[in-house]
Amino acid sequence: MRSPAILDSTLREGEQFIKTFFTLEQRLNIARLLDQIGVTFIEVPSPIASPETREAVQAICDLHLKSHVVAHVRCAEADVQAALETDVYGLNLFFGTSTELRSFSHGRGIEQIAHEAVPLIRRIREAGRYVRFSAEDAFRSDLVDLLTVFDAVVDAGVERIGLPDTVGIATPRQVDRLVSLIASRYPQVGIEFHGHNDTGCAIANTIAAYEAGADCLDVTVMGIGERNGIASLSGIISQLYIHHPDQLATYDVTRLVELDQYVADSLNITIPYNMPITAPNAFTHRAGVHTKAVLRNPNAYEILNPTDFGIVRHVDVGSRFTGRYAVGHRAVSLGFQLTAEEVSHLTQAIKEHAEAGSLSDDEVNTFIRDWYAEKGSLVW
Ligand code: HCA
Ligand code: CU
Repeated sequence: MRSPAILDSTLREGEQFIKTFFTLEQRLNIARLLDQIGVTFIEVPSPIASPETREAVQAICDLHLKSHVVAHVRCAEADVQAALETDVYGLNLFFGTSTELRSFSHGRGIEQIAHEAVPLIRRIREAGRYVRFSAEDAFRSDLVDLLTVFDAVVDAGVERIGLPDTVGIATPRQVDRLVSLIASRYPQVGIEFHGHNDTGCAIANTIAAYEAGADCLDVTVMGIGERNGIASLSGIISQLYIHHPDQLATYDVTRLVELDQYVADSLNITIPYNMPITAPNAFTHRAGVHTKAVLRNPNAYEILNPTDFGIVRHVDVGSRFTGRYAVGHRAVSLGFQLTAEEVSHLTQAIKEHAEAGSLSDDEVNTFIRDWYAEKGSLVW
């Protein structure tokens, strides 16, 4: 299995998220953090978009990061020229190949797409830059159309071809089939996959693509992007950590929380509650059955070790579902030595109290201290 390059598109796809507006300083800080974490590619917008964008792209290049900076560029002469005038490592070209995009977006036929892309690819290669060509909306494109365009662009010298699921329609099995087919037909180039999350399959589809032969996986921080976005960086890292840990050897995953928090703050949002690894409660355990097992051995209910990500596990005690083991553990951590019978009574008291609403950690601690102080006067 090829080592996957992770392409982070927070500064391009992520800027298409409705809540995003990064300042230059934020763009630079995000690029630095992505580089420190170790992503292979940082995708940036097309420099032709505006003078400010052009300056931002160049400023990111001037950071001289280890991550390669690639510009997302339409297959148009002026767009390619503007990108080549910056110091980007490479150009990620794209062209819509589905009937929908050909009819309602750019209006070109398949032969025309190939005809326009080929000289631009040659030009980029002659300029000594990396070039990738993506068939936008690949999963609603006719297979013969896809192969027609890919035959031409591979022949022209692209180093990767991209298969974006632009509208998030694909299932993991469809991704597996298409990526396998393309990988066996074009062994001389890499394959990039970009999965939108319209039906919640972005992470699953991206991992399916990797396992089928894709060697470049597109992500953004927290999955932000058009509509409800694409696969999240932390989601893909969590899957690789479990199933392909050797592929993460060069990554510093202890900075994921800092990055997600930084982007969330820049967007004035909180990290979504269901984000792999970085959600505020991704390592919080609640029900008595769970907490007992986790306190004995975290492996019981955790497949990710929070310590590896610089995160501290949390065992919740203040709910109606709490259990003796967790309560006893908390009492000990507060310095109280209780008998088994006392722990049972304390647990019962917390459960009853929590029926009026869950207790925070501080409230639980106060409750235990008060209970202990009054213990002498209690009759069981
Ligand atoms: C877009 C579309 C895109 C491109 C992906 C790619 C998509 O916003 O321009 O170039 O591989 O989802 O198809 O993000
Ligand atoms: Cu996209």
